[in-house]
Amino acid sequence: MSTPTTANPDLLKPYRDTDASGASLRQISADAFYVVNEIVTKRLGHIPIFKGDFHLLPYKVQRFVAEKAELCRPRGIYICDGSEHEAEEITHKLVERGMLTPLAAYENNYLCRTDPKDVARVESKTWMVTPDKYQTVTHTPEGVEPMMGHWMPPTQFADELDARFPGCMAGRIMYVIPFSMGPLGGPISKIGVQLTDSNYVVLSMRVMTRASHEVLDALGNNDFVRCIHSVGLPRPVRQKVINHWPCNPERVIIAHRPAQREIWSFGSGYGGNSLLGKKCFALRIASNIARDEGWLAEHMLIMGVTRPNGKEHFIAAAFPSACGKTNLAMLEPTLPGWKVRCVGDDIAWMKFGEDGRLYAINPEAGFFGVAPGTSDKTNPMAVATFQKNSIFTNVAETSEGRYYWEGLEDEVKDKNVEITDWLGNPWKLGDPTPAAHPNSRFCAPASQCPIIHPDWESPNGVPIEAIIFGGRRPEGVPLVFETFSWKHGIFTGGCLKSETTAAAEHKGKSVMHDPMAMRPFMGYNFGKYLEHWVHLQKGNHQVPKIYHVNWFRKGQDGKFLWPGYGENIRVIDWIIRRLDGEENIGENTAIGVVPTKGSINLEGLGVVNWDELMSLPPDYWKQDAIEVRKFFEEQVGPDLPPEVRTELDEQEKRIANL
Ligand code: OXD
Ligand code: MN
Repeated sequence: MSTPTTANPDLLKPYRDTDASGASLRQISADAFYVVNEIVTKRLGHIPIFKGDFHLLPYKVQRFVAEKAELCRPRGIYICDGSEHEAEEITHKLVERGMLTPLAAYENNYLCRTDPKDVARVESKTWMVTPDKYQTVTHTPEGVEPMMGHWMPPTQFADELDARFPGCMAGRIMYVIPFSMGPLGGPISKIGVQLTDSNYVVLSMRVMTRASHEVLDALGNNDFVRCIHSVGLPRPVRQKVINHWPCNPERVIIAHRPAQREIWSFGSGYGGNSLLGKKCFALRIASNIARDEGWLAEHMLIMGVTRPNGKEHFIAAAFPSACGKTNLAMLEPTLPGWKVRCVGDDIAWMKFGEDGRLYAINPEAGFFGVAPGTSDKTNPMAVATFQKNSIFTNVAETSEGRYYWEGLEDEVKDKNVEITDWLGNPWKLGDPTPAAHPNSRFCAPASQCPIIHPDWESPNGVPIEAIIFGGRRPEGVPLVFETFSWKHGIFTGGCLKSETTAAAEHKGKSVMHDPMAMRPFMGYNFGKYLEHWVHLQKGNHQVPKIYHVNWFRKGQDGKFLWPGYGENIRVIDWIIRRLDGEENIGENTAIGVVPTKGSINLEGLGVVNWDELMSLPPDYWKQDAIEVRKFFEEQVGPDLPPEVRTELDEQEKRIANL
């Protein structure tokens, strides 16, 4: 494997935390420390430290920073301490430069417009780098592209890095962000250090993670996930920088080395491409760590639901991107006496405790939610959360200094207010083009959510009783069903599908497989991932019950059959009553247990076409069974665990009898 080119290639040898026998080098001798210091000092050369004391960094962090500074050649290094003062300093700089615009109607809210070519996650340029292809992807037949995971061989990866990273931060500052995913020092939490030349990323990582100086104290000599990010536009730039948003869309690469716990991201400043704690670390790298250590890192919200009798239940729910996880996590129940409190809206790290229960933490500290569609009607708690200290990216702006996006039409009081769209053009209510980009986002501190759960930062997590899978399924799929068992639930999650959304680069609306809502975030071979799930049912583990929901079924008139949002509490009520063992509220069907007629409380809802909402059209399901078999045969093939294959066979037989 070649290494990135430098004057002294020896200095770029990958830094290893283990010796040849694999033993950890946590303790280093005084001699070794001297050598480390020598190397570090040489690597830093003349690059000045603009902020922070480099020599107070843990020695592993020093080596990491020095090695990458030598490679990327920034004009200086800025070690972030996570303080308010630091955020203010960076914010002022960005306002002065024109990258951030204050939204004057709020306290400390800012608008950012990106280069319109850098607006979403780029799945086609996101890679896992493993020596063996099948560590990353499943064995698919000749000519069939694996849809979960993108593999890149290490040799190609080295060439791709060589072609991008040397000198990539020239003329820019390299920020060093120490951060913790999960409450600092918690038993499930993990530490990372992100290097970036984007100050927008610094501000966003402060919101989305626990980025602080204390992280370094907690790290000591332990390992951390290495995150290297560059917007990929060294100075002097040779192309026009649009909206003060440097990026290099043609050369984007987001690559993960799971064994090394390392992430390299180049060319994009947007969301999951650049806030490396989120999808890259908390899902792709963490799912590898989770597999090694026997836990789960999943694309799931976590909610606490309290019933009128005062009893609280914790639920985790996996939906593909932009399918309403944030709305469900902050649901405002329409049924009297119910209360929902949010633990997390996007990612769950879950580990079985000694008592056999599955405990979940939210590794993030903020919400990076899809803005369009979010309003006082659909998610008042999210709206309350982002009234201050938030960054809005690619939304529209009113002349009154307010944010604006599709879904806020009714909330604009002065219908003649001037609006500037996400591209900076004048826009009026009723114009045919969208005011905000469909993947525009708010980035807000979770602590500001009025219904954040008091235990949301509990280091040990909250005990999960049910897992819900769901997607946008306009046809055929009932509002809710319970799976027959842990294994049947895994099979059901494995064939999760949803209509595509704007969260990634996909165009048009088609129903796509998104197994376990993890298709874009799968960190290793999907068959092995399913096997890992299957094997968690052992010993004293009390595995949660698994459900499937579909808020998005449409009737023959093309309208949604279910009102959704706060009314979804009615479905959660049924789920909790099932957990409680209430009798006569479920009936077996080919795909799982559906509610018996009348067992979901529909009081006060007006007309709901129950039969259409709950029906299992035989033709639809027979077609679906053929498609699902093709999916498992082609996409998982020999990697499919026998337990899941049995579920596939059994479900097919049941559907044949419909
Ligand atoms: C997200 C996504 O940003 O899933 O959460 O795309
Ligand atoms: Mn997500």
